[in-house]
Amino acid sequence: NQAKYRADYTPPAFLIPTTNLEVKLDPEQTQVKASLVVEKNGVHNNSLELDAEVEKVVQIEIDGEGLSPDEFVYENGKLTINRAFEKAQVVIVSEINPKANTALEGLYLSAGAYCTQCEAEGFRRISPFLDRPDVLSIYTVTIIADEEQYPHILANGNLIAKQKDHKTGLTSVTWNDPFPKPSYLFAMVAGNFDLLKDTYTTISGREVSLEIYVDKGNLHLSDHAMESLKKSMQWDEAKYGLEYDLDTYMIVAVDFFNMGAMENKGLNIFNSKYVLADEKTATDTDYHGVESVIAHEYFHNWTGNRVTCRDWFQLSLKEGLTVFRDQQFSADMGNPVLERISHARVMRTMQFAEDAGPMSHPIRPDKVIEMNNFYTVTVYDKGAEVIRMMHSLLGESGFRKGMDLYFKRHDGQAVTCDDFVSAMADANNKDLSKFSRWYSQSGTPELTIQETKTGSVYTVEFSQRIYGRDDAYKALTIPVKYEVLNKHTGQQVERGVFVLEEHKGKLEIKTDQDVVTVLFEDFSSPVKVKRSLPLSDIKLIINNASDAFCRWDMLQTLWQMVAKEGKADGEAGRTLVNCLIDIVLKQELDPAIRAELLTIPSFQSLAEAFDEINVDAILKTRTLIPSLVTEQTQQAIRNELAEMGPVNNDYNKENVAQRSLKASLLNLLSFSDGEEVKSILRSVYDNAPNMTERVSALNASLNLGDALVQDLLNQMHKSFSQQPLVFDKICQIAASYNGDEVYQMMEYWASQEEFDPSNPNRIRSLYGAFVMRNPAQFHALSGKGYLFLERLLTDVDAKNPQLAARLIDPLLSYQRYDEQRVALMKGVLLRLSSTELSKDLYEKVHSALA
Ligand code: HT7
Ligand code: ZN
Repeated sequence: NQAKYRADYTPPAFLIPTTNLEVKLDPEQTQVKASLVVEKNGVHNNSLELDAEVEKVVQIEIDGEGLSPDEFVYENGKLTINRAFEKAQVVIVSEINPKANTALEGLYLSAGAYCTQCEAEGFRRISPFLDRPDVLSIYTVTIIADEEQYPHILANGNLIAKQKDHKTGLTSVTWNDPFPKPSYLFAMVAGNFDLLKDTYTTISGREVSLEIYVDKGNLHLSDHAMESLKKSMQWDEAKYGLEYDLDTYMIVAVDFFNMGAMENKGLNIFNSKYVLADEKTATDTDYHGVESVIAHEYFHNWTGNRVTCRDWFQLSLKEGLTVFRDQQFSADMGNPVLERISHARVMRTMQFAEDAGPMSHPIRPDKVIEMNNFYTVTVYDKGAEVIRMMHSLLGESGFRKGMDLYFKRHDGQAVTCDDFVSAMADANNKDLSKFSRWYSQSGTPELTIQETKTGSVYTVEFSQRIYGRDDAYKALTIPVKYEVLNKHTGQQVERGVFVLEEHKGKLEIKTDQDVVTVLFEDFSSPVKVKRSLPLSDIKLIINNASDAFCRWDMLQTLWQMVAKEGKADGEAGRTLVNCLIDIVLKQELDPAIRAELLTIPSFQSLAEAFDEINVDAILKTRTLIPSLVTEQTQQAIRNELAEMGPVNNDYNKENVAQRSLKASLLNLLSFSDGEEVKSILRSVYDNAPNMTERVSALNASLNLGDALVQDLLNQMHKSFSQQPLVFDKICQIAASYNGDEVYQMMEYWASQEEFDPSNPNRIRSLYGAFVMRNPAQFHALSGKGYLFLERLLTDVDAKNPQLAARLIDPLLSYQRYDEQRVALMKGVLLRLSSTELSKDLYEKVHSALA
């Protein structure tokens, strides 16, 4: 389990300008013949050392001459060829076993279809290669298979030949991708699918064939994905002048997939969860997920594929930037405030926790054992926040100039994060050297704010640090978008952007009025804010800030204050209850924002406020406050729900807002007593015209004892049998049930026919939901939840290390809990550390215990 360091980068000793693959598909003995043009890169006498994790190397030839066994060594993941050459045709025949591949990296079988996942280091499981992103090659791929069984035989690029061998009955299909690409973007698929076809005419008038391949019988579920793809293509042309470059864009939806989707050149492979949707089976959240993941993968065609990463330490070069682009897209398609709220939630609940834990790393990591462990919220989401700050500093047109220069300089290259920042700086004649510290420094900056008024000058003093790191901490560039409000009237006095560049800085505002500032509008920097505001100012901001994000944000601060006070009847508690009652009664507020304001913060977001997480105080706050609110508003809520009436099923901003408001109101209502509430939820479920409303009723029913939930879940199971994506929702809701019965419930759903434990979606929906969405049971002082996870991890790690390494995340912040829980969680980690673990889990367990 050796670590690799960013500082050790050296260019490849050899290059592979062209790659010809011939793949004879067989479930257990697939034969791969790789014919590579290999040439020395620079002057040296090194042997050719290829990355290799294939079952068997059958034969090697160099320039037509077979190698004897003593001319090569295949061990420890490397195939070393000891024959000197400057440039040669190297042919390697190897064998692999897709059926035995439960890790889902390389070539594997997903419900009978062959598919591949090569990022980050999966290509070496298909064929020995220089499996690193700075080796770009032009691929020609011939796949040989039985066309009757696999009518769709696909690879990257353009189809150039197809022929049937009448002797063997097998068909050879040849694809060529004219764009040089790294091996991680290689893909091939063979299966029997339904195909949705459409076309898109690019801005320069080229017609592109759009093809979405889905499991037989799912064609009716692929329209939203197709619409999302067309919108993405058009958006990238309009926003960044980026046009698609091949004649065909293919998306294949598979059921077995470790992540969301993969941007392979011209042949994206998707987790079916991010393709399939109709209103009967998918919620608005699912629709949003499909739209944004389709966009994300499409945008990678330029930010990732045309310009790729020099090495894996630069992952944020493509991921941070592409997340930022998909965030911009989603904001343009929907509601920008809601998007920003959801980014802030991810940052605060997941990224800040990661950055405060043992796996903390800069957005450009310095040290990696298992690359798969670095597809993180830090690289992706904090990476996107860093790009967003550059966007704020340079402005819309400055950012665009930087992007244009980036593509002009680096199209067709494998580059670094520094190259990106240089393009931004040079295009705008700006020095971004200080800003680039965001790439090398881990941890979340804490901003302490102090406000004073002297005469007619109102001063806001900022100071930045990371607790415990004072000497080593370098000041970061922090844009602070702000608004100044009159303390009495709530009217705006001034609005602007202050950029903090040093450890301390001052924003001075000349005014004779009594004022309060609204800080970090639109979540302008990914920082923690330490500021003690009087409750009256908090209330004023909630009611008057121009930025809806900040109104929501202040309400979250208030929730955190209550959780920390540990009681609902203190001053903060009373203020929060009154604010929430106001919002319940203020029907004239924007429904989308009102729904967010009425959403109970997650356990994780309240936990953010604690140095030592007080599990009981958080759980209590999350039930007491809504109970107090509904005590006084249940009639109003019932009336409003009754008046709301049916919402049209279409997926658009207005309808989504109505449905999400309904969900928040139903959830609040479920905190009031009485059989009547149960019957309201049952009737909402029974009469729901779509999955969003059914799931809202089910989520609310979680607060009312297990009988109703189980009943509704069974009803859902009956109506949607053999529909895996609906089954996942059932699992998620069951695993979130707060009561000891949850273990039986999980056992029951895991015993159903639809539950295939080798499918990551099933594991994530049932057990992932238990560890992430059921804090009361997971953190129960009996230690039962932790033990449950321990057994699960041991099981899953043996089959799918990547999946196991994601499930362990909640245990990694064990040091933030109370003594008893620390001991219990640490016990699990210690026991795991004494067993044989995959590289993935080893890295996490050992860094947690270090
Ligand atoms: N670039 C893709 C990353 C990805 C991945 C990484 C490791 C193992 C499996 C994976 N599947 C997809 C996804 C993306 O960011 O678009
Ligand atoms: Zn990505």
